Amino acid sequence: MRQINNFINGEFVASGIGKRFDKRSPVDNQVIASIAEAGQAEVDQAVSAAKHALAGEWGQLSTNDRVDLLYGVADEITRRFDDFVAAEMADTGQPHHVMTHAFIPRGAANFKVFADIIKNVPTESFHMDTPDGRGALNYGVRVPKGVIGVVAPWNAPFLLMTWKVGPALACGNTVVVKPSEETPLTATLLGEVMNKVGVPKGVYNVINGFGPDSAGEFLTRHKDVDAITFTGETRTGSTIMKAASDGIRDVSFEMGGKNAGIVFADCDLDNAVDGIFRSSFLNTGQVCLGTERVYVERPIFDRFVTALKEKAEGVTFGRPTDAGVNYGPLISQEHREKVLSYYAKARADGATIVTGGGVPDMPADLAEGSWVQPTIWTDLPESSAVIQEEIFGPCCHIRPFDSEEEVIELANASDYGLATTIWTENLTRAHRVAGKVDVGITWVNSWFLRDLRTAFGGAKQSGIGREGGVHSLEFYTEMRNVCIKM
Ligand code: NAD
Ligand code: 6OD
Repeated sequence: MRQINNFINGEFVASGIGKRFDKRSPVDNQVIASIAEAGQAEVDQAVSAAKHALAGEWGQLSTNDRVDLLYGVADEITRRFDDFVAAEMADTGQPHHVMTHAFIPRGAANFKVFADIIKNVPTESFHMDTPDGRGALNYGVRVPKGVIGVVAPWNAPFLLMTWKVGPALACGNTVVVKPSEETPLTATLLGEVMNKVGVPKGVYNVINGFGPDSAGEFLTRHKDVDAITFTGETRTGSTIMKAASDGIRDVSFEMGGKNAGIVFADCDLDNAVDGIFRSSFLNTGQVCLGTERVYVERPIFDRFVTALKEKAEGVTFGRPTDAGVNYGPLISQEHREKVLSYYAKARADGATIVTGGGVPDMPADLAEGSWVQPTIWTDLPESSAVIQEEIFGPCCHIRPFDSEEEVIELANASDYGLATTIWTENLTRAHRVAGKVDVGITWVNSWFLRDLRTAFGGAKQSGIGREGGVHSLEFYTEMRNVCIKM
């Protein structure tokens, strides 16, 4: 069985507190790895290594040399593509094509894009009049923020972790990463890549463990962590924000969503059904940007529901590498309990179950995996917890609407404000509605189409701050102003 250790100051180290925990496969619940849990001492060592690296070789590198190293990291990820794909499939159980077409290539892109951005984005400068007529020149200088604590979730582990580590390193910071306890493998593999490429020791560190009273809490409370970037549940964000208030450390939070899909009768129906199918069921619904509330204009409601049902019933369950498999398990038994509790709530609240609603029959070798059926409901009241709370599973509720005003009100009736996807062939309407939905990201006739130069983040309880493009530089650097009197 694989032994996974923490990665501190360029070395793989076992747990100082002598604790290990098991990583189980979501596919069949077999133990696939034993993970060393970091205690306070390892977290201290990792943060100290990161702090020293800032003052050492890494801190002295020119931007060009740093950028070259990050290009090297991206190239090495690509060279070891199959290892990353295998590790992420083992951790998440998600299909091979999801890894090869989306999640692992994004890991390499996250390093390349931010290396380009730091090289090419200018800082500001202002000429200023002064009473003596000689004037003054102001210019901005970006400096790294310091040691960045990166707390990552399990749903797209490599994409989401590198989405933070790429810009943090491009800006000259050092990082201590706390991957989710459910998905430690690709963060660990990235340690090997850093060493191979020659990234100085201490620049990239990984500590494994849980949240409360474990590595997550030790990291976020650490006084030498200068800023915290977190992706995960809103409730966890609230806890981390309290920890960050000690020492007034900056935070960037990407959190939960209860996203609306809005389908107008003038849409291209086939495209809309394909798009909502992906947004509700990709990664077994475990995507923060996913659509759990679908609103469809009444004239096409029945046709839409029938078509989506047909697609949901056509998924092929199985091991990630089996031919034709396009649908994986949930991440864990615990998460399955949570999702199934919402399936039960939907029944109790009077939902019509269009399809799914339970656990599929699986062959004996997969019977212990965290499988659930893709599920579609109609006829729930908007007040139901199923409509109000993030489930993070392969499910959606579909409701008809009769006017643009009505659907905007429905879409906005949520504590969350992460993303929306709008389907219409009327672009005037698309612009109008996009302007009125209170979210960080709106897609029109598409979903999860990512240009990494754009602002990414959530409104309301879905997040604080924006990352992506120059917005990442805002978080990962301090901007200093130098004012020179002429
Ligand atoms: P989670 O909040 O349970 O865990 C995320 C990370 O936080 C894990 O590494 C965990 O160990 C750590 N953690 C937990 N408690 C902590 C504490 N008290 N102190 C410090 N660290 C702590 O989230 P999850 O279940 O791993 O991920 C799913 C959630 O993430 C969903 O809500 C989803 O919407 C959200 N998410 C949001 C985005 C986005 O971009 N907005 C992207 C992906 C996932
Ligand atoms: O694409 C990204 O940069 C990003 N942060 C995606 C988030 C996916 C959530 O599950």
